[in-house]
Amino acid sequence: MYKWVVGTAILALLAGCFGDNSNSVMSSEIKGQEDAVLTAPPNVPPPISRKHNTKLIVKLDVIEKKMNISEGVEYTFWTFGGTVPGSFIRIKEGDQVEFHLRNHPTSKMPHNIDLHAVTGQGGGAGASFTLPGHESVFSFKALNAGLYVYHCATAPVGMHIANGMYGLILVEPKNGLPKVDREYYVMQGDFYTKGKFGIQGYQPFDMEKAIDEKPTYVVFNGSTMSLTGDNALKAKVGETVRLFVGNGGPNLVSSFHVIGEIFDNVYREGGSQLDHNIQTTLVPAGGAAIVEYKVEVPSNLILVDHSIFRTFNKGSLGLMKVEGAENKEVYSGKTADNVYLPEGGAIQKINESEQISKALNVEDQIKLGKNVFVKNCAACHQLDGKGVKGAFPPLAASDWLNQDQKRAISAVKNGLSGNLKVNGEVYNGVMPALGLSREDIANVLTYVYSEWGNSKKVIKPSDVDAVPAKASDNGGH
Ligand code: HEC
Ligand SMILES: [Cu+2]
Repeated sequence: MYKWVVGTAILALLAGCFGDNSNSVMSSEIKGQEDAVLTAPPNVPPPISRKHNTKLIVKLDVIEKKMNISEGVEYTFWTFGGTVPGSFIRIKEGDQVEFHLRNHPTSKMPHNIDLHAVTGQGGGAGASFTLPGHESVFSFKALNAGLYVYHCATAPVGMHIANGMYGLILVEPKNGLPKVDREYYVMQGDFYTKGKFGIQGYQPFDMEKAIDEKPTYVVFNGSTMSLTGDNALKAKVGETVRLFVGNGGPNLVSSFHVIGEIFDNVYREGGSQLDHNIQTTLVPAGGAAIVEYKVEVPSNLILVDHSIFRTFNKGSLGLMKVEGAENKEVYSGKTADNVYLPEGGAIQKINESEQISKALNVEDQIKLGKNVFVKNCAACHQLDGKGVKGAFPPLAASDWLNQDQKRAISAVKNGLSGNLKVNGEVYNGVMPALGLSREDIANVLTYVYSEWGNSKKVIKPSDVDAVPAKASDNGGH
């Protein structure tokens, strides 16, 4: 009797220690066989509904191909499944995976795969070394739940990874992950091209920059455009979102952050530790994280690597458009716009009629507009209006600005994102809506038009009213 009690206690202890990721080879019985569903980023295969483990067949094709890394910039990527990052693979803890790596006949290089989800020599690298026009097969058991990186490990390893040979494999825990409304796949990578950021045309790989760890591009999902414009991720107010975030490197560590949200849950480094209320999570090179948040208010969330020059000068910027009803309690938008006069020691509120009467003649409009510019625009477009090459377009002698006043008004009123050509240079950034009043918008544009060789157009508040407000851009109100 005594023995039996002690024995049970020890068993219970063991279960307590290992219960979570019961790393037990014996517990799972393999039933049947099926083909794994693979998806291209930013999509994720549906959650696994089956309760049992199975023999899962994964077929992944290596394809070397040219694609755009940025608008007008072409690069030869080496891919798993034709995309960067490679196809998302979703399996279940305990599954027996039969992996087929097929190197397309058009490839010039041999490739292989090292899956961090594999327990075994090289994560499968040796077993999967594959010449062009060949297929390698090996099999492994998914012992540990978690989100794992896979990558090519053929020499020169750094070069294969730098060319985009990485992706994510999710090993769902035995009981699955909690249900959410949306799941997306976002993976960062650093790229090294001969030409500087944004230099047009075909750009070859630059080994020296890669060794020096000085990337030309740092991007999500293989291009500066993969998550902007029409490619922006989507969500609706009230939904919960889960991002499977990976970092292929080859060199940089990512400080992953979503501007305008707080991560309710983070599975640190893709493992079993669940943390809450995280602002920025580290995603190591060759590592991952699962982040979850509920979206409460409409906005344009901005996904960044918070090593922030990478975002505004190298491309690590993605958008998630959240649509739905406002909740002024959670976020009010701008509720007051006061003039702050330190000398007088008083905060003076400009009432609208006063401002309108002040702004009646052009000289006054320009004076007030300059003030608005210094406070609201100069940080990005610079005091001299010349902008910052590759990041913020010039307002000085800008053809885009001078050709069409309506779209200029719309840019300031509603914000602006997506591809834009200014004086022959392509920009693909995000200008937030700044929540300025109709008078401020009229004045600031009148000031901008009066300066730096611009067209001297005068904009009135009524012109601002005539340009529709876009409901979907919620940078501010
Ligand atoms: C946070 C940085 C930021 C701020 C602040 C900002 N802009 Fe912009 N602006 C940008 C970016 C980035 C673009 C390019 C957007 C794109 O590529 O889609 C842009 C584009 C523009 C354009 C069209 C392109 C051009 O150069 O003619 C105009 C006009 C403009 N901004 C005016 C303004 C004015 C006026 C203000 C202040 C009221 C302002 N911006 C504040 C970042 C900013
Ligand atoms: Cu390779």
